[in-house]
Amino acid sequence: MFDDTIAAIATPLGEGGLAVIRVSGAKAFEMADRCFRSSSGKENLPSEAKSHTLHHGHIVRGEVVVDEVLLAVMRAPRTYTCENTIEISCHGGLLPAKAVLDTMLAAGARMALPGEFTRRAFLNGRLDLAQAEAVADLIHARTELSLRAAEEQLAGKLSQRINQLRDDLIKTLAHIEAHIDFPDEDITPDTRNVLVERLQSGVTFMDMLLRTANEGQLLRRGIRAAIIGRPNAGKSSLLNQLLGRDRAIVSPIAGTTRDTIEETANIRGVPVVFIDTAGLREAGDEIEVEGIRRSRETLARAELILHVLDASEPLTDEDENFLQEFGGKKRIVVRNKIDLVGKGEPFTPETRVPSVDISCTTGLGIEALKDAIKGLVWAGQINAEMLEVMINSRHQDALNRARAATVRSIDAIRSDLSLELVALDLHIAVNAVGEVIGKTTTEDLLDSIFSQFCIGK
Ligand SMILES: Nc1nc2c(ncn2[C@@H]2O[C@H](COP(=O)(O)OP(=O)(O)OP(=O)(O)O)[C@@H](O)[C@H]2O)c(=O)[nH]1
Ligand SMILES: [Mg+2]
Repeated sequence: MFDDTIAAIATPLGEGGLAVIRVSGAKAFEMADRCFRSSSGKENLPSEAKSHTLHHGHIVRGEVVVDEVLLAVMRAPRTYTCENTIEISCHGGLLPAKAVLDTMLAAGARMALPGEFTRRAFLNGRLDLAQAEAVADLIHARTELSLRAAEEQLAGKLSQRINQLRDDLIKTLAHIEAHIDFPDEDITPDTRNVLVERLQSGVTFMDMLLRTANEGQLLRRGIRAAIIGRPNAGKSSLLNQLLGRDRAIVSPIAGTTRDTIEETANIRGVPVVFIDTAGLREAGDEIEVEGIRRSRETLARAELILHVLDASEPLTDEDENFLQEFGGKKRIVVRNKIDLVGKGEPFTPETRVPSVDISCTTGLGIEALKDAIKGLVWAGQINAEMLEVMINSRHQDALNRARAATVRSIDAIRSDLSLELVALDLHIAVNAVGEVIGKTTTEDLLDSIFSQFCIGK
């Protein structure tokens, strides 16, 4: 248990029915004894209470009553942090919660840093690093699928596989080191083959994990999709359709949208951030110039482009230019206002990129557009098995390094290089794989991971 005891408000800041203040560390019970008056009498001290019990009473500061609360006593090690933990449910609202927190700080607790409770859970061995990261994924999950992937990772599905991989590498490494220690025992060609085979299957396994990286990224941070096109094509109407509510102003006046508008929608399980932009054209005034500059900036950062055309009008040179300009990105041509195109009227299909016909007025084609978006960003089926492992970019980086080192060690064995060299590369591989679950870490790495958490988690 850490010597200093930390405290923080664990619920979102703002008005609500309840707020929870969490206190964790060696002195948590001692502090609670000083600040809590049980409604069942003075002699009822939290430090003497049974583990996992709930007590009604008041938080007091000297003789002053701060708030009426329910106080939970949880003894180490069966707690989130593996330390003695107190959770105080007080009245919701910033002021009561802050007053209770201040009372605990005055009693000697230290304000917790972002993610510090989870960091302690990791350092005390309750969670490994991949599981700790899953806690943040869970909190930030924006769709059902992201949530399920985070839950699988928190349950240790990824960690099990990483541990298995690491154990296999360590076994092979031990075998090789035994030969280094007894150089008289020659390593036979048969042994060599066995070693290569084992390492090869390790590489195959890493490749399998690495293939989940794109989907993992998608589910975690979603994809940015810019809605672009000429003024009045119906970009803002499309944003509203995709969100299912009237978010952006729609009007027949060309140049309605000046600023970029960002909103997240759940498209078939994938979180997509749609960005409505100012129509691209020769700008009329200073504000529009800035709007169009922002549109271009958005475009540069977007991973998917929805290029909206007005199907009731012929393609202009400008449309053609845009079609050429963004050739490098994933995109969908969205032919809007299909309701205005008369039956049998000739209509030039756009064959260079996938295209979908829609009408924002009638809602026609919107579901087909959602399918097209999902199909472009997520190849294949999303099945339960896939959700079990979805590595993030940190895991991807570590596994790439592990893979490269393992491949080098295979080459070294095959070309009969010294076993010391082989062992050196395998050490690098074992360490890199260990980084995923936090067997090998640095303070800097932990700082960068846990600083992305909220305070109180
Ligand atoms: N008939 C018909 N009209 C549409 C459709 N979609 C949009 N409109 C109309 O087209 C006009 C322009 O729509 P907006 O969504 O504001 O177009 P925009 O591309 O955002 O325009 P700017 O922000 O000015 O660049 C509005 O009058 C809409 O009602 C459609 O599918 N059919
Ligand atoms: Mg608009």
